[in-house]
Amino acid sequence: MCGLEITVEGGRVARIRPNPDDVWSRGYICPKGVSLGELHHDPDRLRQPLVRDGDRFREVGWDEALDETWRRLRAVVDAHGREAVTAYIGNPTVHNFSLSRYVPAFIGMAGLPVVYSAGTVDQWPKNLVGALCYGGIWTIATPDLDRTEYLLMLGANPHASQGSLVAAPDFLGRMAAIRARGGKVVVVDPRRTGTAERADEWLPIQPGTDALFLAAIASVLFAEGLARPGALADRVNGLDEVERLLAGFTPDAVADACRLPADTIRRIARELAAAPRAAVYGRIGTCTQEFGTLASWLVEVLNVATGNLDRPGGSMFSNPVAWTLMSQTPPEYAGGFALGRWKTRVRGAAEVLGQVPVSCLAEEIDTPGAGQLRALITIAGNPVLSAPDAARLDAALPKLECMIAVDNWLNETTRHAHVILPGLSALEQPHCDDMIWAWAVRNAIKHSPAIFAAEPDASGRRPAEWEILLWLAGILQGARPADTDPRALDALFFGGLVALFASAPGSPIAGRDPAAIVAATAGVGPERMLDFSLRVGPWGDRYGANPGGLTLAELARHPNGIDKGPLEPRLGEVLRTPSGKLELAPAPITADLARLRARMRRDREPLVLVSRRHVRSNNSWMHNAPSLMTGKDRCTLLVHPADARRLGLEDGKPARVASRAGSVVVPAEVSDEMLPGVVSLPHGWGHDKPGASLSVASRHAGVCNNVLAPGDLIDVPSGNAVVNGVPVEVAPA
Ligand SMILES: Nc1nc2c(c(=O)[nH]1)N[C@H]1C(S)=C(S)[C@@H](COP(=O)(O)OP(=O)(O)OC[C@H]3O[C@@H](n4cnc5c(=O)[nH]c(N)nc54)[C@H](O)[C@@H]3O)O[C@H]1N2
Ligand SMILES: Nc1nc2c(c(=O)[nH]1)N[C@H]1C(S)=C(S)[C@@H](COP(=O)(O)OP(=O)(O)OC[C@H]3O[C@@H](n4cnc5c(=O)[nH]c(N)nc54)[C@H](O)[C@@H]3O)O[C@H]1N2
Ligand SMILES: [Mo]
Repeated sequence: MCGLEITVEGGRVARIRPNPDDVWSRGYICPKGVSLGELHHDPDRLRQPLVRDGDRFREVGWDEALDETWRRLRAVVDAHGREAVTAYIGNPTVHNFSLSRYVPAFIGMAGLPVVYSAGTVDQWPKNLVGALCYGGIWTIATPDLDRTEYLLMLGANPHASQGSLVAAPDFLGRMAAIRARGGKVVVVDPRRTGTAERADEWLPIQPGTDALFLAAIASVLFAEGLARPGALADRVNGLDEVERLLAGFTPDAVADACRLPADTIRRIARELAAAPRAAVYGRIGTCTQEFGTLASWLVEVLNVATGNLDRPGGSMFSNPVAWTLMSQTPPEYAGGFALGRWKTRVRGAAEVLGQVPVSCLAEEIDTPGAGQLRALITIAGNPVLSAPDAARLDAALPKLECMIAVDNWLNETTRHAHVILPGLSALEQPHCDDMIWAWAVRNAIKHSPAIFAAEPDASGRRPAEWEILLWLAGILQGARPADTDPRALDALFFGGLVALFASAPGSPIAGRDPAAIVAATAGVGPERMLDFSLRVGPWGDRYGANPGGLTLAELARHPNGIDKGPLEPRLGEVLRTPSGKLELAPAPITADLARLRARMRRDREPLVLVSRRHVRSNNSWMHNAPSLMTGKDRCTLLVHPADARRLGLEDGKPARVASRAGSVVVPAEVSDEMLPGVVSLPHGWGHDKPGASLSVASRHAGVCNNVLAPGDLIDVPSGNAVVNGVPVEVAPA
């Protein structure tokens, strides 16, 4: 999303600099953006499809790759039905121009009963809270960083990540600005991160106990008469019930479990209530833990109880300039959100918003019997490193009769595929972010053209990912790739979408002739989707109804982007609950409070593991970019000096970390940045697998922390994985 200035010399990227004129990022950039050139030129990046030949892969043309895909997928579907096929959707889907707009099309057209995604090792609790409280799976509020006077941030480290469900260039600069205008930043994290170091206050919390901490803050607000929802009072159902349910979670009751003094919790509650504008923001550390849903819900409770939801300087809803398909709630939920509509075959995990924990994937593959999974399509995902119980999945994938990977590298996961279908590099296609603008601190947008032309195969083909996905959907529906024109399928899909819009009362093109709208929309594939979504978006030209409004052609005239200003209150627009109110006490969430109450009385595990990220890295897949891999080893076990002494660990010496799921050996890094009793490993490492082709990453292999994450550890209401707060034992190796 940050504006780049890319200099090309002799057909190669010579330099990537931040664009000082970009209206959104204003000359800010992080190392991920600088690496786009290296990723593009990476000799290991796949430019041609690969087909398995025994233990090796062979580069083939697109016709052969698609025929092989047809042969293998059809064999499974014909013998076992589409129930034996699934897909795994990975994280780059939300950042890739083509995938972000066509994965929803693929899911809609492929007819697969179950699809897995990285979402259940990430933000599923946020989705559940969005659905039940606001009526939209992707209705997630953004802290209004630029106007807040008090930021209470839990389980997020923008010093490494640059944000997540809040998009803000130069996050740390914005934090410094809060402090410069007399505001306060409080960071809650078991590790004294670079973010915590730049905050006014760091609260080292015991992993997995954020819900107790937040509930105690709420109980103080209610008990001391500090809950002042103000204008929100009329729009919220259940505030009294929340007050009643949280009464027992006093600071004194939770202090031991959280390892935070009761007085500190009381003080934070009073500060939060006294701040003229405050925002509570919780991210991955509060989601991928034992009480992910309750913690995410309590973030909303505090923003509502202090009157900070939907007001400047509080927690607000961005208004994306382009409408996005991916963030729409599927029509099957028109009648409300029924949960647990079906259960998984092997462990009986309940479906939540159409998904089950990604850790179920391995057992659904390796457990024989009716309904066993026999084919998997991965789309921009590396679950062998990113999913819990990673070793079991790594062992299960070779049992598949068919595995197809839509991926640009031969890595830990795709080495198990029968066919790998590579997409274009980021510089070979236009770009306009899709989903993440929904959590941006300003209503902005930008489009960038492709820089390089992709090299075709011998028959002149080099499809983009949206075409690959449509071929795959066609194959699953019984259409031979040779007889399938992705553009015709696209026309079908796009025409259907426009017709749906035109027939929806209140839509920006309600009652208009769909054929005329289709004809007036420029381009094909994602470009056409983008033109459409801009034009039906809040600033769009609405196909003539709003003359001078935005179109793709107009956006393209602004290479530095378009900024429609700061966030504005819009709760009324986003609420989609049956009651039309914000439901603050949904039963599927409050029912989990019994489990939280029991947590207060539980003995503390002597040692637990949490995850971390690094600024020069991106999950598992940027470790093949040489400039990101210089400097000292980053895949280390951070351990507090007191723990190191007690366990006999030495800085730089190998430690064996073991959980009930598995064990790894990794160098210890002794540092007082950890809360004693908590150790930290980065995620996305373990590049030592035979058969992968990552020449740089394999020289900095590291270990996979998900070998240690038991697959059955989940946040109960959402089914999200617990990868933070995993009990471990550590000893010198
Ligand atoms: N222990 C632990 N586990 C975690 C986390 C954690 O904090 N701790 N974090 C979780 C989170 S938040 C996430 S989002 C997941 C990520 O989980 P995944 O999405 O499974 O993993 P990534 O590492 O993002 O893998 C991206 C894959 O996409 C491929 N790829 C990259 N660019 C492109 C492209 O343009 N097109 C295509 N087709 N493929 C591309 C890469 O080669 C790689 O295979 O991991 C989760 N797992
Ligand atoms: N450079 C870089 N940027 C990235 C990524 C990357 O890998 N590298 N990944 C991207 C992705 S997919 C995502 S989802 C975002 C994530 O962005 P963030 O949510 O900012 O994630 P992290 O940087 O992992 O920070 C999570 C913090 O939670 C803390 N934590 C662990 N357990 C607990 C707990 O129980 N309670 C509390 N309060 N804290 C806890 C950890 O110590 C860590 O400091 O980053 C994105 N941006
Ligand atoms: Mo993520």
